[in-house]
Amino acid sequence: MNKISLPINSKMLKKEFIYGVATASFQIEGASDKRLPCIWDTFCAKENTVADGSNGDIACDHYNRWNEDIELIDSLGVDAYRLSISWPRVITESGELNPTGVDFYLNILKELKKRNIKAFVTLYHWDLPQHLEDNGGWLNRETSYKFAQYVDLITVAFGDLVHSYATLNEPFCSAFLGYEIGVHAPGKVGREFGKKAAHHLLLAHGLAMSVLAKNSPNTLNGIVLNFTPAYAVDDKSENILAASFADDYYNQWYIKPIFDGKYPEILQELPDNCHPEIHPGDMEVISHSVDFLGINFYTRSVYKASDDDYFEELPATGKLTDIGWEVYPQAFTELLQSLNERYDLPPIYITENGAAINDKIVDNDVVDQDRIDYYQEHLLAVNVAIESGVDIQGYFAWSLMDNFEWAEGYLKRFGIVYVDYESQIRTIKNSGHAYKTLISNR
Ligand code: IFM
Repeated sequence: MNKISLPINSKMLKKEFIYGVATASFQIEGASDKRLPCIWDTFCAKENTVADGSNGDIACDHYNRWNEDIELIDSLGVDAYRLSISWPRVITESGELNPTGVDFYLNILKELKKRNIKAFVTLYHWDLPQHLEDNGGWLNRETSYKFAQYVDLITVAFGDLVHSYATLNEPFCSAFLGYEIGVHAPGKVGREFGKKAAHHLLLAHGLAMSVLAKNSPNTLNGIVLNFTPAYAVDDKSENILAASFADDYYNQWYIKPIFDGKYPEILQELPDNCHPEIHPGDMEVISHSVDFLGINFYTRSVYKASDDDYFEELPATGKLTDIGWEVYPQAFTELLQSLNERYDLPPIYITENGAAINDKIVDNDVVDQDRIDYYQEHLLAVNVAIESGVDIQGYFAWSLMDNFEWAEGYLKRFGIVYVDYESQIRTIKNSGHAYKTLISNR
């Protein structure tokens, strides 16, 4: 079956349900000489940080090929395109707009508008300007205010070309992967850093929400969070407790401050030096109302109790994608239902979902049946959540095309379009055709 189908009466087959594809600036644009350096340029230049030793200098060369890429997006028949803005491309070191960078995005946004494709703009997808990292990066509270200033300038420049703004993409990844275990830029390691960075990221989000409310009250403004639901290996109470701690540490840490105005209670159990520096009023800023919540989902994790830590994560088992993540769509439904029960949520958009597959291109075809199956199962999982009463209004495939997969370099392919990095030729994979058919059959 190289089709993706949904039950005939599914809300996801109504025209109002938005289908899109997603990308991020550093992963596709290239042309690093046309912008300020960012933390990922520096990280890639260090040894043993990226699996294939690559970097984002060329990536998908989208900086020069954006026009044909938008034509490609349009050819898929999607309603929306989720892209991110490279902060170091649009803001100079002295904090002013860089007209060359702004024009690059203005041209894209105008072309999307012309084609009636809604622009879902993410303002931060991990490419922090290096000069800000040199000043402490997300460990420095000042970075949150710099972010709000950038958001202020760029949203005025974009005028009414945008449909939706997300402040941050996956602050968990920026904070934990970047500042706690160091597998992402800027590569800092230390348990004492993660929650401090997370707090400044969330503060940046809250400050930016006020700016958006002032400059762009007619767009859908919110944040994109990733969730890897935590399951206990069995029913033993110590393992259930371990999984619940992991869930608070990795998942709830980023959503609870936004909707409940506080961090999970495990905060009290963390050593003092790991506590974020919370100033009076911060939690009110962070819990500014949002118009939507973006949810990124790929997989789940399984935990058991540990003798010398709060929890132990077990290796993934079962069916795995090429990046080693378990295929477990049931966790997607359960996640959406549990978030809906726990929090008073605005409408949800699935802002990322997809699979890394070891694709091969043969005679101009990419037969990526495993990816089609992944989309099929996960779209059905979303449908079940909707049927049980969760308000989900859109779905974005990650990703439009193969791109720079962070610490994995170009070795892992997530696209529904294949990219030959030598020739930069794009070829729609079978999953891309299936996605297009699903959308056009509505
Ligand atoms: O490629 C990333 C994306 O940048 C953020 N969410 C997860 C994707 C797959 O790892």
